[in-house]
Amino acid sequence: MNTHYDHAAIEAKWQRAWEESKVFKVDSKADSAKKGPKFYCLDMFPYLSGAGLHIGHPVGYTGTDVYCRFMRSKGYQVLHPMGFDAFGLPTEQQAVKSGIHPAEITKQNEERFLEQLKRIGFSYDWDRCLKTCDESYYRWTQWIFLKMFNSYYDKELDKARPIDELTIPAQVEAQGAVAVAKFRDEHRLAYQSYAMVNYCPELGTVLANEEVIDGKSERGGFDVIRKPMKQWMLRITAYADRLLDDLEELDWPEAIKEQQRNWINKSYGANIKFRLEGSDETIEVFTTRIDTIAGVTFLVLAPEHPLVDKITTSDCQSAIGAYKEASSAISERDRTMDNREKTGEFTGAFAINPITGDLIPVFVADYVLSNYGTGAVMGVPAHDARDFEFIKTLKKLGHNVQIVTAIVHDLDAPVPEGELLLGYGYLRKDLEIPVIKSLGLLGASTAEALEKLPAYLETQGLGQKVIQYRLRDWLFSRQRYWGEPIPIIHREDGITEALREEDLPLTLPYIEEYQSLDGQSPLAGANEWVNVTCSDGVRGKRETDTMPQWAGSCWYYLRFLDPHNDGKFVDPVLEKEWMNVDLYVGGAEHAVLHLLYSRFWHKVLFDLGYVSTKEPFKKLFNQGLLVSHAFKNKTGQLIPVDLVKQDGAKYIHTETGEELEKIMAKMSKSLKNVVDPLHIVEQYGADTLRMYLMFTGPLDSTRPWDDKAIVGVNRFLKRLYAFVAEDNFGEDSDTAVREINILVKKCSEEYANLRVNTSIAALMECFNAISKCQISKASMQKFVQILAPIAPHLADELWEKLGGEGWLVNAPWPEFDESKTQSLNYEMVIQVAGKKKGALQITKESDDEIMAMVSEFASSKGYNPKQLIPVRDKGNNNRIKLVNIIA
Ligand code: ANZ
Repeated sequence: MNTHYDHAAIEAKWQRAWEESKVFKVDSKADSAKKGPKFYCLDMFPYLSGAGLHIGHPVGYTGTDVYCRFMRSKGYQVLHPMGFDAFGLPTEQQAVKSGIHPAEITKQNEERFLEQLKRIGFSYDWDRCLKTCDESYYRWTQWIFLKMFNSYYDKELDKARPIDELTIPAQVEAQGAVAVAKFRDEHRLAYQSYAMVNYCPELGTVLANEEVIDGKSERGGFDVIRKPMKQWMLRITAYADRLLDDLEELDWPEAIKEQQRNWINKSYGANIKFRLEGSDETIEVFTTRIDTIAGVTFLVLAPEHPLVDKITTSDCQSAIGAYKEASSAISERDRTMDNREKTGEFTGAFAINPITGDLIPVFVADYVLSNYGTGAVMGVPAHDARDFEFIKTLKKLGHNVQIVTAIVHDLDAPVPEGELLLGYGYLRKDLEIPVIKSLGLLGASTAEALEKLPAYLETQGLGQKVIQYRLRDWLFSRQRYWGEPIPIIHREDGITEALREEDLPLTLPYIEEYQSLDGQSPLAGANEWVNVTCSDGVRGKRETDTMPQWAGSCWYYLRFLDPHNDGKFVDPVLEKEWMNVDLYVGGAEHAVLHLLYSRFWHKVLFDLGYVSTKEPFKKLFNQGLLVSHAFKNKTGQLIPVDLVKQDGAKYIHTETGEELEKIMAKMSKSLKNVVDPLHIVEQYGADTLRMYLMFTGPLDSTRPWDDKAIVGVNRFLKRLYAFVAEDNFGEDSDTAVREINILVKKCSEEYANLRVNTSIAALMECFNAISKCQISKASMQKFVQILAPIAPHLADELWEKLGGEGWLVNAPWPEFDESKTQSLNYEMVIQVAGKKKGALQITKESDDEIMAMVSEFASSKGYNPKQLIPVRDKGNNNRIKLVNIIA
């Protein structure tokens, strides 16, 4: 009999069988009538990059696949779809480099991804596969955009409503149609506005803040400058509170929720007006710490603040002008870096502190951002770290600005002077400020002052409490080719017209030059496509910006429910039956952007009545990173593995000769420490890869790549195959009964909690025990069922060999008998001629092993055993409780 484990043949056989029989297909309409609860499990779909599937992808994908196969056996109707994120910059850049059209590149990449995914044996319903760049898909992405364009946010009802229902104020109405149109445009959820943007000349496009790192584009590392441009924006800020509040209901990792909270960053504070000396002008600042107002020694305006030019005195104008110009080249992220030396210039103007009456200088500095709060701050060097840093710079520039302590931590201790004192505390008792005295705030707590001071200033018309969010509206335009066209026409008469829904999709025209020029999308050159005549004969131009890569992934989980529907983006019946996504698994790097954007879109669709749930993803799980050896130089720069040679115990850079440090880093193409999943599949098989990826640690932990462990896992599967192929099955021994019951019990629990690594350990342990004793085919079938979620090809093969009926994945999950799950651990007595002579501790040993241990005991003690007589305990699984040695 052939006991050789031919993984290639087995895997090809079962992948073909699954594909032909469509065993994982979920026919939603028919299935909804079927019994069995529904379970929707979603993977974060991959971007169709030229690099193919990264070894990190199958970590999460195997995790969900194990879970889905388990849930199917538990009787659930499991929806487990897969598709591809396909529009976006990486493919376009590949196209620019290679001269091959992005659509063609996408097709090639898709073939590669499909091959890789199919060869790992995932149980996807492939009939639902979609790509975000398919016309039949992006038609609905455009449709959702139109829904946003045609809606506004009703603050009173706290929801989005159709723009036709927006109340037009009488004075606007009186100004005529153009004014009304403009008023509507200003209220839409998708609107145009001039915004200071991160513009990357090299890439020819605007980038979101998150796509800019240290002043360079995340992709390519090109310089990024700031400039004002007219852009499409999505009004995500209208949803800030709901995005915050609804986080509470989600079963998501706390760290991700916290990142979303920080991203939205809701601050309670006050806007305070400072009058300018000798002028009617006021500067309004936003502060969260008005309790520190007695310590304000200067004001700072952002360089872009509209008052800068107005208030700057003539002798300061040239310095301020140069400063403004210089700061426009610095990205927002750099401007707000804590460790960056602060810069700034004096405007020549002075303002009056509304509480103390002090005269204070006004500066311009770029650590103050124009798009947060009011774009102006009150400088409190004694209590704000940034202000404290800034006055060091001011000193160097020759401005002598004081540090005035306003708050102390201990009212009875001497007041520290000239120091930075962070955090809440008490207002100094010795402040000689009449307003503070009369409000009874001397020695009062921060909390009390935060209440009383804004209330007082409000009576003076100089302030009010406000709530601020760090969250900005979503900059939605990209001056790129490879994205969803925005279905808008700019008419010659100045009206912005949206396409009618029935005219969608607005297809992306085929062009040959996708290098964008001077901030314009490459589409601007597609004259035939751009120039149109509207239904009323007015000429116009199509919008040539496209949507960002994030758009398509905002709603793909909905389309998976009904991917071939031509009439609706999703059938509402199916949406009700399947939503929410029960389990969403992906990398923690998507903590804010994708997960925030899709929550936002979902809420808009909810408000407009197109989906039935407030949130898309009930439970989120982040798979851990795979790390591997990498090398780092003295400055912390990571060096690709192929530029490193080993010299004794040292690692040397082959080009520079410098000594490098060996570290663990995320497996990535740029470090050249990645592994192609298909190489492992070819060498050891998909089941080995799957089991290995699940074995090295809990699903959410960071794990080092370990070649030795792959070999170990493979050896286990080989032994298992050989054991079943030998076909030595009979009656179950007690050990077999016990071990199988323990295995079923343990793994049922572990799988249900996504703990796959411990399930594998249990399988290995169980196999060690049962392979040494007698076991029946029925028990071995149970073992194979427990193995199946992890190593499904081998499991199907063994199931067939063992005479299992029907598809293994549809066989009900095995039951266990609690009374047969007690692990052995007892003292077994040894007698010689009826007298106790010793004892042995028995844990896992089979009967044969126990008898061998007794023989060994006997010979070590010098007995000459003629016969060994085991005595069994009937009430206790018939185990051997005693052995009598007849010497
Ligand atoms: C005075 C003060 C004293 C402040 C103190 C803090 C501590 P969060 O909490 O993140 O909302 N700020 C206001 N607008 C700003 C802008 N456009 N650019 C940069 N910084 C700005 O931060 C609010 C605080 O950040 C505000 O409170 C203001 O400094 C600063 F002991 O005012 B604070």
